[in-house]
Amino acid sequence: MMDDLFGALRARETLAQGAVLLPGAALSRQERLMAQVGDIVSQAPLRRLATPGGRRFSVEMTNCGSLGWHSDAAGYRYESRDPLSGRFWPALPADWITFAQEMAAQAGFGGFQPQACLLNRYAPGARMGLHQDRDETALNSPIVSVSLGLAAQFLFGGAERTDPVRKLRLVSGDVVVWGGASRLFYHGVAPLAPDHHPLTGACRWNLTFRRVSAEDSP
Ligand code: MD6
Ligand code: FE
Repeated sequence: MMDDLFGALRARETLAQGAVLLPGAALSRQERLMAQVGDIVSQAPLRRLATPGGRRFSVEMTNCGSLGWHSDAAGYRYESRDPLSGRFWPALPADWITFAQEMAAQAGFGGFQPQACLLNRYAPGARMGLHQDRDETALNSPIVSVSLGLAAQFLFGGAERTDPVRKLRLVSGDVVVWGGASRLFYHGVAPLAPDHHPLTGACRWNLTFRRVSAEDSP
């Protein structure tokens, strides 16, 4: 509650070169975003993917857009169809594209054309180990990340896995945009603490908008 009331009052913060936190930037549209998340999940159900090494992610994932992120024994990659159903992923809602473009522009990245949105759901205890987002060839495009529901400790490191990690509390409605010099910085999410949020109940959602292919494709 207090997070919601004061979220929009926290100041924009530069985390690293090319990485900016826009506190509360999605607050006014978070109810609509979650309703749309429900639509997407009804078409492409959440699943716990396996890493190439055979471990299961604790986070549940799905996608929308012309491409979706997938992982199994064959590796990390983007797929144009949901491997579970063989169907194309649900479309990126038009207002999601516009919103992601606005957020990217506010962070200094004009002309962002997202192709994929990865939807992550964290139940209590779910976490995301330190990683780089490097399955996209469009490394000149930023990633736009929207947090919804329960707050999480976001871990923001540097170019090397062993670089010091900064802990950042992300609350519902927060948007992080990063690209440029920090596009390949290591990051992760600490295990989610059990709590309740009026928007999402017992969980946290994170939406990440990505441009995958560098070519001039739509
Ligand atoms: C999360 N986010 O916030 C996980 N990756 O749940 C990410 O892994 C992430 O927020 C690339 C860019 C922004 C992100
Ligand atoms: Fe990531």
